[in-house]
Amino acid sequence: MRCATRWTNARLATMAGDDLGVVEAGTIAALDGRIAYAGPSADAPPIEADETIDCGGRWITPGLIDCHTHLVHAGNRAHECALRLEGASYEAIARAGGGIVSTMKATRAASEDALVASALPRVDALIAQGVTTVEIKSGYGLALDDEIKMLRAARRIGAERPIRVSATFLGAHALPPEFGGDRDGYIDAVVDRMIPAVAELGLADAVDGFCETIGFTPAQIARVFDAAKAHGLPIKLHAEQITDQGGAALAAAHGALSADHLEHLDAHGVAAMARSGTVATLLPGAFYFLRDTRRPPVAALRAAGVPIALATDCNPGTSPLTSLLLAMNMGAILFELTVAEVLRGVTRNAARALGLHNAIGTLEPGKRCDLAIWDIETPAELVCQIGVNPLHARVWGGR
Ligand code: DI6
Ligand code: FE
Repeated sequence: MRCATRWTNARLATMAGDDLGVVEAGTIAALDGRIAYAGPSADAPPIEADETIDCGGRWITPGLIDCHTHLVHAGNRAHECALRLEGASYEAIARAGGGIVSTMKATRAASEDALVASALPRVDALIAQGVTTVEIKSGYGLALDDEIKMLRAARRIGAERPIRVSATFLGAHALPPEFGGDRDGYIDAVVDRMIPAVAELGLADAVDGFCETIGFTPAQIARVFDAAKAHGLPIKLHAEQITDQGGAALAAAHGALSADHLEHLDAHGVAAMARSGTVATLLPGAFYFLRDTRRPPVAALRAAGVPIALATDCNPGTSPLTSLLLAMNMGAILFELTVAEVLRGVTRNAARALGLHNAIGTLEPGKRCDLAIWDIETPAELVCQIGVNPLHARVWGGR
């Protein structure tokens, strides 16, 4: 077998099959950016490599995937956090012009260049932790031109950095003030104008919404899903974060890739997700930052065989978090996920939450050669330490 690069003397967590798919004394060979071989060195076919890298016994995992972020946005809301620390309520802050609307105003005022420039440090922080694919949502423009500007900024990040960007249109995130409380009227605009335009421009890989008392009703979200599907776009949903609206069951009935947050998910929602194979994306950063006390029903999800993913939810209001490693630790400590569940949640299951499970997320022949090489003795070190970054090297598309 001829290959461009071969990594030898490595321990592999292939994330294929059950558990971690551990291979001691492993080799990976890459050709044309894809994995040509991943497995025991002893079983490898004769390999003729242009370059061989001795990993010195280090561990290799698939490149990490952050499958839920809002990292393109302008401004920050640290002052709102400070006000809350002094006793102000979220509602009072929102009434005083804070909340999502304050980020909307800052994002509308920013140029596409400025959005890219302010997002790049957040992307670079993820890259430094071995992230090779990131999902980025719109949803702070809330008007066609500003949503397009956000999605263009997301696409540009994928061109300016060695990272794969999956862009999600989240027009149904919040009601912009100019609609004067007319939620159905805004959904008309999302369905009739925004989704067709974004699809036509090829700017979105999926469509998302916020199903919540402060967001949109299941009936409004169903209209968004129908429009997305009519334009050939897969769907996902922010569901059951603050209240139980039956959003996850709705998303599952529409064949959604994922339902995200899920603190208030009930047994009916779990069963619906299990039937449809919808991924449960858990976001412990938002749970932590909001000082939430209600945890997502992890035991029920596990028992039902619902695939679980973990992500940062990087956003200025409820999860100003640009460390996937910290989100992994929080998933374990706050949500009681096992090490294997956490690692699946940022590799294989995160790929599935993006509809990319045939391309990335495991170390298997034919997948893209996106690798994270770690200076660790056991995979548990990736989950059970705080503020430590043991990344030794990162490989994106074989390089
Ligand atoms: N759920 C959240 O937690 C964020 N968006 C969402 O749908 C909040 C975003 C913000 O406050 O800016
Ligand atoms: Fe979110």
